Amino acid sequence: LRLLEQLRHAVNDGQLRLHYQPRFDLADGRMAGVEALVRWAHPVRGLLAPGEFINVAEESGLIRELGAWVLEEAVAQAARWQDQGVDLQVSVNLSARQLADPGLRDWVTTALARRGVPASRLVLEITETALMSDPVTAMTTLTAFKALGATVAVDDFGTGYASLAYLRRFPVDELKIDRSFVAGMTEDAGDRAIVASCIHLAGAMGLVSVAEGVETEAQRDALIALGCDLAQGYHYGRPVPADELVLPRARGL
Ligand code: G
Ligand code: G
Ligand code: MN
Ligand code: NA
Repeated sequence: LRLLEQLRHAVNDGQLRLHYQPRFDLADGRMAGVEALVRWAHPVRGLLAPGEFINVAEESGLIRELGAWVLEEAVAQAARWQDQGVDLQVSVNLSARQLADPGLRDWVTTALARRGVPASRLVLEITETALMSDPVTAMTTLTAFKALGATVAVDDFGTGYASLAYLRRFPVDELKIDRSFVAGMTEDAGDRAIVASCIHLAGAMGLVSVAEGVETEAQRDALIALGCDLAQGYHYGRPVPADELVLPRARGL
């Protein structure tokens, strides 16, 4: 069977899973949220990472169904944590094609309403390249997300095609500094300068700065010294199923 047909089956047959990677507030050390990352529990090949199937989904249009499942599942999980008194934001990745889908805003609204989750719990991550593939639609959709009260993050910041002029015009709340810069920041002066500039830019524009791919204590300490807001990466934890996450203390306990 072709990969696309298998994937179509997988979406309808419950073979998709969400893993969650924690992110931490660098000021107080608290776990602030999680990023949902899709996996495919392939019956023969085992657990597949998105790199092996997201492109196929994107090119075929199956990303619509796949993305709807991810959104439903992530919001359902946010509702479970909410019921346990655990305060966590949940970030979901959106592709270019999802962003261009006129139905996206209604799915988001419906998923949140059905589970009773406030939009403030949801972060929508979009790469610069996805934003720029259809800037007019992106502007409409982001404006609608903003009106709902959701958070919009620019993913892999610094590696895509968005100009700073666009960054200023789009209603975004968060810059996720690409992990390639974080990886080099403690050895390479150029990478460190880029990370420092991104953090400064975010702060000056009133945006939250998030460092991706933080793997070492030295990187964490350098990010704290630069005033970065949030950090995510193997130093804090790998993406894992919800039941393997070490959760922050519940409210009121
Ligand atoms: O988990 P991993 O490092 O393999 O993720 C690789 C990429 O796949 C990430 O950059 C992420 O943006 C993308 N990705 C992960 N989950 C989703 C998802 O649910 N929807 C979309 N559109 N992309 C995802
Ligand atoms: O593009 P996006 O940022 O959404 O991708 C997240 C991807 O980055 C996930 O596939 C995740 O597995 C991977 N990732 C998360 N933390 C680290 C890290 O500390 N180091 C590396 N190399 N990859 C990471
Ligand atoms: Mn992401
Ligand atoms: Na990223």
